[in-house]
Amino acid sequence: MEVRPRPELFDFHGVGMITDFTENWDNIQNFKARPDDILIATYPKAGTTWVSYILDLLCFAHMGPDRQTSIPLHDRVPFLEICEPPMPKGLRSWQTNHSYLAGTDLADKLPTTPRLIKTHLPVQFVPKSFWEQRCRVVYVARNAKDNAVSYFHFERMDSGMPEPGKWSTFLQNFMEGKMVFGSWYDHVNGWWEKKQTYSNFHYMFYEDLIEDCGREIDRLCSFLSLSPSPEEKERVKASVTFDNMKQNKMTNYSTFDSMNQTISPFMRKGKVGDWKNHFTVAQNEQFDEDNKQKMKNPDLKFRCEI
Ligand code: PPS
Repeated sequence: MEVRPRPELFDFHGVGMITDFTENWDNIQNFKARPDDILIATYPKAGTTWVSYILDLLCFAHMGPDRQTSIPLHDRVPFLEICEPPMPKGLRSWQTNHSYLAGTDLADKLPTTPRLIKTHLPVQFVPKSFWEQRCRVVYVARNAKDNAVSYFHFERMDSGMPEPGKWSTFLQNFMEGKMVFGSWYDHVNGWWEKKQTYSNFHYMFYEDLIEDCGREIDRLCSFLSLSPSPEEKERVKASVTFDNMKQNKMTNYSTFDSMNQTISPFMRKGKVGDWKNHFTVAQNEQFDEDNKQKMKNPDLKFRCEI
């Protein structure tokens, strides 16, 4: 059996991409958002799954336990731009009779209201219907150092992503923005700018979630005008701990074929500051210097430790 080859990164309108995220481009751009859709936007590895699960529970826990125990989170919260074959382990679509599975189709078929939709697109690529329909947007950002470390381990374990190479090579590429979905700096800044002109927007931070998940759930509820009872809120908080999500087959991506969790688990560490176990002193100095040049907006601040 032939193993699926790793995809190559290429430049797509100035942003690093792989074909899994560009193959369905016209349908992505023409996607028809609905006014009550909630778009969960992030740079990869910033806490997408965590916030998706929180929102799914806040919106749909009342539908009963079946939904929570039988439908993987990635089917409940479709990934808008993905277009890949549902394939047996290691096979490409051209080796099977399966048709492509597109996030836009999954979203179109979602039976729920509101629809929760995940995207990693930089803000300039978001289908215009989301803005026209005034959809609610939740953006999650994570400090660049931990984000880079998490992305490195993810590329090691997910054969659907480009080969990350050695940590030092990966880190250099990260600083230069040669990554799938482009530069972290452009992503977090681009979405931050959008927040200044688009009011239906909640910009949140991974580090805040780690510091006080209950407070962040309250903020999300207030943004979405949800009023769960204190008991419901406690139940959500307990379900979304790192340990519970790591054990939960519906949230730990164990149902995803392209990921080899023996190389690195999807739910890996879930910490602020793991970068200290990866960056050398020299890498850290170079990274800080580069960061200073690229992060000029004093209002957008990240915490690399808490
Ligand atoms: S993806 O592939 O882009 O959708 O990944 P994403 O979900 O954005 O990010 C994965 C990282 O988020 C961590 N994570 C959590 N941390 C703490 N608590 C909870 N509940 C939680 N859920 C997910 C996950 O462990 C990845 O971070 P690292 O640093 O690699 O552990």
